[in-house]
Amino acid sequence: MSRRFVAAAAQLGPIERGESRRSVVARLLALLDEARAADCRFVVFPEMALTTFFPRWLIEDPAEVAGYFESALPGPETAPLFERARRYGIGFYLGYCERHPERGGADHLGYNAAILVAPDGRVAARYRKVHLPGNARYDPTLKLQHLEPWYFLPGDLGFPVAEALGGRVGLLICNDRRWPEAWRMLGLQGAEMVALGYNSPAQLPDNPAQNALRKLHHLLPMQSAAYQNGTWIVAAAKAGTEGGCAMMGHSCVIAPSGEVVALSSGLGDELLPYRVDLDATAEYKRFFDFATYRRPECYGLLTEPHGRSPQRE
Ligand code: ING
Repeated sequence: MSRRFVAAAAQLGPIERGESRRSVVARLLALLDEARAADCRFVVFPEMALTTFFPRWLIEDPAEVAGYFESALPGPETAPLFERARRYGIGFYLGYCERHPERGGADHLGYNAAILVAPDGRVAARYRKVHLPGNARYDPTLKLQHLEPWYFLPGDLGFPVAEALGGRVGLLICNDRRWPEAWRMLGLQGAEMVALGYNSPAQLPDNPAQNALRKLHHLLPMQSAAYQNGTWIVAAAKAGTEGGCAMMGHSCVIAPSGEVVALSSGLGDELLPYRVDLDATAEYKRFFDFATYRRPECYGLLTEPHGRSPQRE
């Protein structure tokens, strides 16, 4: 399989709380049609691409919370996406909420997850988000809640890298992109492309001094990670004003040089295609030749639980 192909971030505009799965899947199919017209072989959809980003609310109705989780993927409502992608020969990354088979109630119902499907329809990898940001309890002092540790169990599948698209493809989800350990775990497995979806507030009402830095703190860690691990990155936003909260766009493709080679400008449903060459990773992988230059004997602290955390002091 050729290692040159068109990959695209498929950014989504807001998904409101009442929008049906059927309506969301229709939007994903429209982006897939656009991807076919742009000759794409791989499309990256956002984190929680099937639902609104519900962890911004404490929802006590277990039926509503359960409605945000998939018991099976593909399932009856999502099957058309899998079928059409296979027919087009397009692989994809899709973020979704994965229901744990034995959990009930409103909390810890499952995982913030992503699936990687190869162009032939094979499920190449599954991932469950490791770095869950925010609080495990409603905090009345905050203007903006972020309750992922209340709704989700921490990911327990490690950091998968799959053979797909003629190379090695890794998966991360949103907040993972801010943690160098996550990227290194993929880099150590030879990842040449990393797919990532995100839901990131464009403004932080509880810390407005950060507002001017939001784009920098989105791109900076990914540009470093691409360069330090010699990998392409395709990152897709859920953007625009969703549930009254302004979410950032800036979906992007980042080259192994660390350069942002494609960047979305809008905040709605938008396909961002870019022609990649997986062989462009080689010169960076040679420079950062892990086997020759890394010194794991000096890195023990990285795997000791935990480094100093200001919250614990
Ligand atoms: N979103 C956020 C992110 O890392 C977050 C987490 C929480 C950001 C609070 C800012 C404030 O972009 C997800 N979905 O991980």
